[in-house]
Amino acid sequence: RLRREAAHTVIREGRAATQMPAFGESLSTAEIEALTDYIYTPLAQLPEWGLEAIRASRISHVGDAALANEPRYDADPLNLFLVVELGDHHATVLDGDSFTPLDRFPTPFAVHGGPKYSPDGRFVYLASRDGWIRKYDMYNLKIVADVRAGINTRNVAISDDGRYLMVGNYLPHNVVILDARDVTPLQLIPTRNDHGTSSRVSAVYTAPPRGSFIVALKDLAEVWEIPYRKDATALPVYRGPMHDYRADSGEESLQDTRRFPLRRIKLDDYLDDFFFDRDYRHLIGASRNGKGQVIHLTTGQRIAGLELNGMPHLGSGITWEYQGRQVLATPNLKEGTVTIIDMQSWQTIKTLKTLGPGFFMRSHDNSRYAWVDVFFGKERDAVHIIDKDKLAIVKTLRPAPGKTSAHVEFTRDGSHALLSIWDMDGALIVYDANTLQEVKRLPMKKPSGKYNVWNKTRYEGGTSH
Ligand code: DHE
Repeated sequence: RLRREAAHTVIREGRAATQMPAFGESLSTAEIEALTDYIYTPLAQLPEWGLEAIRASRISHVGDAALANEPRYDADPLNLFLVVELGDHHATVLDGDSFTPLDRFPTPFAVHGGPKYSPDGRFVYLASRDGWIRKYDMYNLKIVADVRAGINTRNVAISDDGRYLMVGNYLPHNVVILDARDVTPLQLIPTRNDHGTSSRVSAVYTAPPRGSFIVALKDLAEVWEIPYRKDATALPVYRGPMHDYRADSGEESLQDTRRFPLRRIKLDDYLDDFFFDRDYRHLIGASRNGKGQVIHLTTGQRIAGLELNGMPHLGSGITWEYQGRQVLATPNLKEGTVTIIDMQSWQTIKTLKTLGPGFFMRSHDNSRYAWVDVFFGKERDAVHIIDKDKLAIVKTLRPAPGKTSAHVEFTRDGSHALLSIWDMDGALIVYDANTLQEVKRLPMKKPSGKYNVWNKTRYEGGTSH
């Protein structure tokens, strides 16, 4: 993800707070240039990382040790937060009532995407950009197991029954299904079309009412649906052919190969940023050039286009009820706007101007406000508060002048909002969600996303899933 010039600088100057030293004294500019060229030379062949390698990478951290089936603390286990600290690759488990940390544990390198909780909130699964999936026990505050499911991974999804995990990979081009109990691999599905063209996976999602995983592909104009439940609605409703990927993958499955059949939905454009309505009847997708469309998931038909500009970040979109109907609001990674769309007519009803492009947007059903950060540009220390009834920005906070403020998540009851100061010398700030006054500030190392057990496992409309 590093640009060439930035790689050159890192080799010359090293990288603060890591073990990467500066080579500027010992290597000439030409030598550094040659190294940079080498690093950026595309590989002749895609690296392999098959089921065998995945299975062999698995590490159990608890062995036969008995783990308690009750939380080891008095805090409400459904109001805990996991806060990912990207600065030094750790995660903090935070009590969402007293805002005190219960544990801080190392994560794999560069966690990306939301960690996913088991339905009872006992376990959480984190995915790192370098392919590792870590299972952590929120009751016993213990790392349970690790497995490397890919080489360059996007994110992980969990089935709503807590039985399966699906990992989406850039490298190799595939999705991997794991048994959530012990993170052993069950099936690997190469992401190829009928003509053998393969694709990176942008992300994988769970559609609980459908009993299926949804796979977003970056290089194919297709979206895939993979049912995991025997009674999955995707199966009886869809009457088209089920693709047998075993035929072209040559992969031997460890279990019943037909357990995870594959349904391809062909699109007329590439879509890689996704959102779903609350009952998972529609998929709302955007291509990188900002073109949006609405796909009816059961029929696979495009039912509407969306008026969007720049690069909408639908993945951070949220919904709420406005004048008796559901609206969807999405920030934009290229433009300083928040677009609000009526989910019945699919028309844009309001475009709010912000101080710069935003990454994350959040609310809670019990809060009248939605929060959106200004992640890029000179105003990136600002965060806007939107009144959900007025569809207007009513306040702009600057919690730490000069430092990026990002990513908000609410407590279980929506009474408090937690915000990140995205800096090595950063903080997690707790706000009263009604008065918008600061309640507490905890120092943290580049805190990134934070994830409330209740909001995530109950599919709260104001947060991502
Ligand atoms: Fe993310 C979630 C894609 C860059 C931090 N990001 C997601 C999801 C997708 C996505 C599809 C939803 C999956 C999920 O939660 O399981 N992100 C992308 C990109 O395509 C993009 C723009 C470029 C890339 O190289 O991947 C990108 N993301 C970033 C960052 O630069 C961020 C700010 C820092 C980082 O970690 O690299 C970042 N992304 C996050 C976070 C979430 C996320 C914290 C989870 C948000 C949540 O609350 O659920």
